Amino acid sequence: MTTSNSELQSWVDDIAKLTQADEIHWCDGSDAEYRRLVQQMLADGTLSELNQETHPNCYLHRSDPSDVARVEHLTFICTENEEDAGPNNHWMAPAAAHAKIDQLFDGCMKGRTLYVIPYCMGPLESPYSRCGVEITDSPYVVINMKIMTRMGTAALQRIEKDGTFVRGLHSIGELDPERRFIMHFPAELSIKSYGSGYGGNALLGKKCHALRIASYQARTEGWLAVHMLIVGVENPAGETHYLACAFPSACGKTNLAMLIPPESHKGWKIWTLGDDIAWLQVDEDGQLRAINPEAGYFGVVPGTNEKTNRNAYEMIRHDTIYTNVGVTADNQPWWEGLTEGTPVLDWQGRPYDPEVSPAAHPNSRFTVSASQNASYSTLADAADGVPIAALVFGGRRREVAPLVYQAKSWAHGVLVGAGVASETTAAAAGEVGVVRRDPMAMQPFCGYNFADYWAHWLSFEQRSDKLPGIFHVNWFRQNKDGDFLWPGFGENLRVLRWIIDRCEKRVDALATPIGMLPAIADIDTEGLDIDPAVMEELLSVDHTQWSAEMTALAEDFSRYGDRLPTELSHQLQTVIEELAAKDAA
Ligand code: GTP
Ligand code: SPV
Ligand code: MN
Repeated sequence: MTTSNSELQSWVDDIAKLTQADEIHWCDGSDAEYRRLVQQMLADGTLSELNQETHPNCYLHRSDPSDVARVEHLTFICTENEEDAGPNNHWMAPAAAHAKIDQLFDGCMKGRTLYVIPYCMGPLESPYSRCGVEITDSPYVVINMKIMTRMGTAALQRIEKDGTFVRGLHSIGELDPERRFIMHFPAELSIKSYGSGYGGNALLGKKCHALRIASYQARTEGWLAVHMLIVGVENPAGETHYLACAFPSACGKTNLAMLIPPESHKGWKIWTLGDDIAWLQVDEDGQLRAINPEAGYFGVVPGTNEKTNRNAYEMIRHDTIYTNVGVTADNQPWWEGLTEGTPVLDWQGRPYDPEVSPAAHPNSRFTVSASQNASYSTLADAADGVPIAALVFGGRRREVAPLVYQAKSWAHGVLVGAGVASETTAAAAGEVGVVRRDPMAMQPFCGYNFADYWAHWLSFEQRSDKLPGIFHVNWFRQNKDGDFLWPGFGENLRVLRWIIDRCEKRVDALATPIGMLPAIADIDTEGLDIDPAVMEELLSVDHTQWSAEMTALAEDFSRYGDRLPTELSHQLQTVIEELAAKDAA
């Protein structure tokens, strides 16, 4: 196959020459192609078959044990000026970065097939969508991209029509952590990734394109790329509100996006539009709209069960790729949090020994088409996306952050987002459970200087007077024994209801220095076994802790120097002063 886009054709030719690939395969995105690649990977051991009676068309991939998560210390933003990448990113000059990584690509596909994957992020007909082409030597990447994006012939046709596309070059290389880099060239709209076959490092449409490169592109084009799920909440009267929520990696986006309303909430329905990434645009009426650029879910497996997330539990029983889970004696996938079955092999294929390792890696993942989710909204395919009623930020915080609060204004909401901090998780290599700043849940994913990203967010106030309310939630408050105070999961609907009531001006709130909090009586706890004292704790604002939190934020902001928008320092100063005034009173 070839293409009428001569730029694409000559790029593929150049890469084939550089990498010395044996063969070139242009992906058409068909089911037959998917099946053929699965057969090939079953034959060479890249995949193994799971129990086809209990889990039809489900396969297991065991990644290299050194290659199980994103690697932020090896991820670079390559801009001419270091300042443009900002203190939030690792930086390398473009020429040096190209030289360093091209040397690794030199001859790396000898004996391998080079796959060309044209893909479209977002509905094929949407003006908000953007296309890319990933070149890879990994058939595992091809089948994942088939599920995660609109991939193949139709995407290639759109590229030929648009004329533009993001270039992503990927090779698994030797899977050597010493020869591993994920490099981004925002000004060139290109990505080069070498030495990892895992998730966000290798499926370049996802974090590399749809967040890092797209955030940069969005700034020049006047839109926003955000690490947000998109969910529709339908009340018993049949009205649906759409919310977009940003939580850091492994902090509950997939779960919230497909929440099952609890027993007490008859008549409520949840519709899933997206579980990880949203692209936000202001339409001609000033309404903020969102599309999900993805077509599938690359979700955290551990913890998924009938009680926590029945939709996910059911959708991953067929046509699913599992990465790094354990297996039972009869070859069913097994992970921590599953209430039935017993593992015999762990994620590395070794006899299961809880003293040595959990059965499933904590960052083990499922790859599944979004359409398999029972709560899938067909509006995920709508060219103009959905109107957004509220934006919600959140983090995993043992203490400090209350269950929910609302920002006082758009500009204050940008501060609330910029102030997100969260305990680290297994989604990235490194220590787990330490609080780190993760502004807008984008710390690992913003393709340029955060100060400029916040300025871009603030600029939306000039574009529309109909912007949605901004909120902050925390499902993860704990008591002294380390138990979660809030039941979470399906019960989170109770908090979403308060958020929607606020947007509809149906409920008052209490003004505090950090924002507007619900009165305890305004969070419906009917049918929930929760002590009023616990609710009080969940909705409390400890001024000493908050003063310390704001000091930490001010310190973080100081890293951005003059580039920090004055409006943001002003918002922070106001919170600090109000906290001090309350303490003095
Ligand atoms: P990424 O795919 O890495 O971006 O993660 P995510 O934000 O989609 O996180 P996900 O929904 O997969 O949840 C990650 C972990 O948090 C899982 O182990 C869940 O069981 C747990 N979790 C999700 N929601 C809640 C909640 O409301 N309360 C508690 N306590 N845990 C939750
Ligand atoms: C995340 O880490 O936020 C993920 C998984 O969604 S990955 O695709 O690896 O980035
Ligand atoms: Mn994510």
